[in-house]
Amino acid sequence: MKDASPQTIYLSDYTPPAYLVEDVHLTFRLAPTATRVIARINFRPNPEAKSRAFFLHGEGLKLIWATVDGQIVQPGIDEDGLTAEVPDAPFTWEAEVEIDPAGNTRLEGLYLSNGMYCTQCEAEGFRRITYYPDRPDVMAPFTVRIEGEEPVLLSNGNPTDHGPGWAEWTDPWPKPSYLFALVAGDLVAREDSFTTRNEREVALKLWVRPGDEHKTEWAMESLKASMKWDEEVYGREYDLDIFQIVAVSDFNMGAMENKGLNIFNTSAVLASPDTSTDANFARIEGIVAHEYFHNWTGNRITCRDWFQLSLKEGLTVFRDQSFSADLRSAAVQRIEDVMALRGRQFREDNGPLAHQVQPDSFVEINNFYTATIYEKGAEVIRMLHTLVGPDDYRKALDLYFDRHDGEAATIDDWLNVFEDATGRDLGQFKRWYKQAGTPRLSVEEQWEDGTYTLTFTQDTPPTPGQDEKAPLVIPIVTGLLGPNGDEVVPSQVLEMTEKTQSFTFAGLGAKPVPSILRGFSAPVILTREASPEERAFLLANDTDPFNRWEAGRMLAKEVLTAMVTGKEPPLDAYLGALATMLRDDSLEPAFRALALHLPGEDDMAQTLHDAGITPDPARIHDARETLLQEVAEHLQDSLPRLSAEMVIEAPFAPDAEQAGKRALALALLRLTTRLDGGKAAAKVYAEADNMTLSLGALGCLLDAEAGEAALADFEARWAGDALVMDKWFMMQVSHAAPEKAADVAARLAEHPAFNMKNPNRFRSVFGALAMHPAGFHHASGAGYALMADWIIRLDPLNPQIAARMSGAFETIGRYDADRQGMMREALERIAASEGLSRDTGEMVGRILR
Ligand code: 0A1
Ligand code: ZN
Repeated sequence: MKDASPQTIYLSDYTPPAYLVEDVHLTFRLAPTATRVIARINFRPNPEAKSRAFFLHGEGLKLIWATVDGQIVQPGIDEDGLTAEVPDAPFTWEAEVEIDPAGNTRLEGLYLSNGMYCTQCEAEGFRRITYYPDRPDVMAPFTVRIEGEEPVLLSNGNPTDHGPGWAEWTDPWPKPSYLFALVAGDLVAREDSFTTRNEREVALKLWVRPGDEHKTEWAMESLKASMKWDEEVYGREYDLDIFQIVAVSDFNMGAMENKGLNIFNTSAVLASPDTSTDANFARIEGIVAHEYFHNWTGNRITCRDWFQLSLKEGLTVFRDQSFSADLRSAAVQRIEDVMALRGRQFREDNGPLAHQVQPDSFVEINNFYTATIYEKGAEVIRMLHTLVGPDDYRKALDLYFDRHDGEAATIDDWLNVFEDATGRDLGQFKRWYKQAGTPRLSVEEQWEDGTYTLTFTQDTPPTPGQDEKAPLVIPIVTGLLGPNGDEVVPSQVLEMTEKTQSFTFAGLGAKPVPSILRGFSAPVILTREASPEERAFLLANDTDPFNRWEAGRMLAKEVLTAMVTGKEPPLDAYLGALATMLRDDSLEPAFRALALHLPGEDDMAQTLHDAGITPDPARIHDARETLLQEVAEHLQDSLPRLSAEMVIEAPFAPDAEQAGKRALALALLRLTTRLDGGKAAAKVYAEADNMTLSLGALGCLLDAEAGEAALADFEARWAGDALVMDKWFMMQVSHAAPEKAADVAARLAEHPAFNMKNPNRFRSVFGALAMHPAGFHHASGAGYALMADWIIRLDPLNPQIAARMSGAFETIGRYDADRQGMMREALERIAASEGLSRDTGEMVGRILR
């Protein structure tokens, strides 16, 4: 049985393809349960190949017939694909297969979503459409003919011909099969256009279901901004006559960069003020940019194999983060990116699922679309940018595009480009790709005769399969502040390469206060003993906004740690600093909102675990509640005035400035709710004319256990809007009291509008439970048991999402023996379930190992 003994794929086993593809012609005869796909593919032997064995991937296909150069052949077929006798010379392969889009609940390959045909081919979905060398180093131009009764028939590239019931598309740019896309359905488009810097006119179309047209403006504006930014910042111009985006309700991930025809989860593209929060707007802007930027970093230059995934994903995340930083507040963007990195990637890197940015092996590639590949991959590129500087970075990128355009490249190619463009040796830097785990960076200071010395030590803890770690190159951006708060030594990059290394600063008049790792210049955990007064000083004076925020964050963590462990918390220093910061009008509201945001419960659990303390999720929850109450009481007198200052008179706009004000208004409302039991929140809910305030106020009411009426009102109002109903499901779980969270999730899963086949809906209940630490880890074990039940139910339908959800258990190593026992039991139950997928099997196996 295939899934019982899944095969491991190794980077070291890479061999070039035996045959290359000249061109591909596909004909689709669409029918819900019996679509026919006829392929005509011209192959030629690859001169670089080591073997002439002809193998085509194929899964779940019914072969009707196949020919080689027009002669019928009978290929040898197994569950992975087929083999056939072919000439040692160019030849034409033709085949017809039948597939069942309606029965495709995995949402990989061709499937139906709300009656609309769509595809998802990354990473290995194309092999569920036709027999093909489904690997990214086989690139070819595609011509696609679609026959179907749907009014809109789309594929990659430019439209070349159409008639009643059919359309033909041609994509001249050679591409790997994972970038193939097809869409057919009853759709309407928002149309626009973009003129490139070389005056080429590109038609832009954003396709949605009728009724969603009013939610398309924001994504279209974001697309045009992305196209412009990529020309200005990276010198990259779009390369087809048309660029299309389609919104799809059932989609496993956020979106997909198919050449010329991006397919988006509705949640990542549709937005309107009354249905979308400011966070939704910002996320959509970032994802639209991300997918568009892939046109060059991913599509024109793709990956040789899936071990190079971060080559496109790390770089494209770095690009979308830079774009958002340019369009919005760079400081706020950086803080949010680091919060996400710590919340997801550090968590992954410190548990059983830790892996390298360039892994050596995998069982199921879908399990490697991770925070490490994406977000740590982006941090690695950010470090390169810091080390070589912006001018050399641009030089290296120009060389990258020149040298590798049209190729399937590797991470080594990428580093070679930087070496050649800058003359730097990146041998040691490469360890960032090959060494898993989050480095710990400790620092000691010395002060003598006007000379200040910082001595750093780096240490990366062992990760699964990697016990020994070598020192990394760490760019530590550092500045020094004088006692009066002036910057006496401006920011500079300290380039650490040794395990222990000192940096000295001479000629100082007084002992400075160091501001280390400014802008979070490396993805490390910095530990530095400092007094609460010094942290408060940095929160008040640091010129680096990230470190300013970080100082407050560290202080908050120290307060919470002391509260959890029964020590005296440095409460006065924290509350005093917070109050001063909050009243500082020179700070943008978004920044103040972030500074007011206490470290999350999961973050605290990891912090305690790192400090050698076994975290108790219930105590962390209680400590956080207590501290929030303290903050509310301390700020009591300022809350009304500050809240009044955050009221926006202008009409709603989803821009960063208004969003920042709403974020601060809601942070203040959450504190106010602790003092008035929800009176102010009820008023905000009743008067809100946008989803940010509605949902924020609803959350306050739920926390105050005064949310029943608002919940019913919300449901009645939004029952017809799936994306808003996702929020309704999610809010109830994430705001449930810890002892009730599992029950609430179980009850919601019985709701008539719950649909486990829709990934957004499944995540809105079970993803929310996984992200509610005190609920998921409740001592009863109910959270673990429920999660296991539903992973087992989902796995046969959608293994990719089931596997992803099992990551909820990746923190098993942090907890006490009782919890570990219950988590293990849940995992073993999943592992033992009949016919478990390769996807979930790999994840659970790695966690249990
Ligand atoms: N490449 C896309 C994300 C993506 C990855 C895998 C998928 O299915 C397994 C789907 C989408 C991106 O980075 O946006
Ligand atoms: Zn991507």
